[in-house]
Amino acid sequence: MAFLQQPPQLEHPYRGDRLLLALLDRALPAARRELLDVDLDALGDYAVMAWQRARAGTPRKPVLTAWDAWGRRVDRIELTAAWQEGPRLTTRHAILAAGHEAHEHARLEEFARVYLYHVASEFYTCPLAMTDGAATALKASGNTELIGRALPRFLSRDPGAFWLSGQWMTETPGGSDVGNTETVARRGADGQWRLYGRKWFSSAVVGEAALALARPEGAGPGAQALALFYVETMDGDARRPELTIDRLKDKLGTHELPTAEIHLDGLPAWPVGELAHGVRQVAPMLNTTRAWNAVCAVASMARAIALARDYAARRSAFGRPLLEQPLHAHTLAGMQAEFEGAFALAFEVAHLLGRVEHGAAQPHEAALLRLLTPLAKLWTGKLAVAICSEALECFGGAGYIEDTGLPQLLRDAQVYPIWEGTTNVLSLDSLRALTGDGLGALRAAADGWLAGGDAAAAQAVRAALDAAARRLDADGVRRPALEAGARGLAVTLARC
Ligand code: MFK
Ligand code: FAD
Repeated sequence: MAFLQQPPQLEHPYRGDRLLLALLDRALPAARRELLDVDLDALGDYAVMAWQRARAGTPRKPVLTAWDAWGRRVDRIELTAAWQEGPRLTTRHAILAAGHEAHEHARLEEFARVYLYHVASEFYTCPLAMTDGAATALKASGNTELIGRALPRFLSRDPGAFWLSGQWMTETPGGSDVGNTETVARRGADGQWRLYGRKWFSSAVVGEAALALARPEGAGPGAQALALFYVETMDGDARRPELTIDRLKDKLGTHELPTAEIHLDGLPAWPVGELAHGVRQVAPMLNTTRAWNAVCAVASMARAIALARDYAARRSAFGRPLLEQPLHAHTLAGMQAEFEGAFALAFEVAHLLGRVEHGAAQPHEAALLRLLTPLAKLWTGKLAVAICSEALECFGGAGYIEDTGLPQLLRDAQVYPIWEGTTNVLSLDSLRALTGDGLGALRAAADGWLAGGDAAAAQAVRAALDAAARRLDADGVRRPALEAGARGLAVTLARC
């Protein structure tokens, strides 16, 4: 019998994750820690089952049926099994509800769940992130009518009542620069606002609601004149006729996620707040989904490294397992070290978010959160691509073969740096946060983190912060130079 290679096995992502276990043991009061165990254990079980199920079957993509046999417009989307299981898992394990409980650990407990669920969910976490972001933005708006209508759905623990929300921002003339938005909001004689236009990327097209940017009719150009609207997409069991799905995007990765181009032709809409400054109003949503992006990028890294590490014990070359080849072991150790830094940064954001939202934060921590959110998103996004690429190489040729399930990791990771603000856009956003009180907040936090720790590391971090301060001072009047260096500065601070 010819040699047969043993494939990689996935260790239980919760019970086997030393980093996550240590974080939760350290950060949570014992009673809360214990309560969390059941959900995390179950989500880890689900991840193992989903990995095995995907190896046994053929990969699938969602399918759009625009018309029925008799010519009726139906825009029906057939989803993968993991997507069909999404509402049940989300509500049973309170993935979104946990993040909105009234205590300072709520976000950490939510993001621990997200971290374990993400890869197995087949990017069902994308609309979950947007739903969480919509709940957060509606709360920040203080619009009691919309809060009362939507939040019991978005945060429901009942799969029958649960709704997903989309985030309709990007249009053909611009995704980074949403000031180019062409969608118009018109108010009819009946007082009802309605949206007319085209949204170019809609990732939760199966969702029941969305927050959308649109320009009220007669308002001026630019981003400041945009308003933020809440919409619902369904009329009972049928999609509203004022919303049509033009097509599903044919994407590099995230194949199971139905991302659509849509047309709005009079879809009823409700203003979230004042009829201008929609970007300011949607910012809490952006910051929430960016935190999700960071945690999900870290989850992809964890999966890639776990499989590469397992394989290194099963695959031999030159007379011993790869794990015993010093250079291969060193390669894995380097990946692990980068991953641990990214994990710490992403979960620091999760922890801070809960503290700030529940009034438990120290004075500098709100500014710190504002700065660390874009830094965490941009750095973990880039690192996920690099680590997934390196992990594929750890499998040699097998890493390039579709039905090992490995290429999907790399294809999917490439989305993290693009959506929710590209690396450059977030570098500029972090510049905005730094030139506020971000740098001072980072200094205050670094003093706390580094107290009593490794002196050389402390010196390196302080030197980087001093260099950042000099750069901001020296280049303050030369905006082009400051912007050109923004990515370098952001990456340095994120790695620090
Ligand atoms: C599985 C993983 C989970 C993740 C799921 C993700 C699903 C993916 C779905 C998407 O991709 S949705 C589309 C996401 N789109 C973006 O992220 C847009 C990227 N572009 C930017 O972020 C631009 O910087 C921005 C649109 C914000 C620029 O617009 P403007 O109008 O030129 O912004 P400006 O003037 O800088 O800011 C307007 C106001 O918003 C200012 O406040 P004031 O009006 O009070 O002065 C800003 O301070 C505020 N603002 C902007 N960004 C903010 C913010 N405030 C807080 N946090 C922020 N991040
Ligand atoms: P552009 O804005 O045209 O950017 C092109 C390049 O220019 C980028 O490299 C960018 O970094 C760079 N750039 C732009 N401005 C600057 C600047 N000032 N300085 C330096 N560099 C700059 N959007 C939604 O609204 N809802 C969704 O549900 C959604 N889902 C998505 C799902 C997927 C799978 C993908 C890939 C995208 C999705 N998007 C969604 C869209 C996404 O948010 C945008 O593609 C993204 O924000 C970038 O916008 P753009 O494509 O218009 O690129």
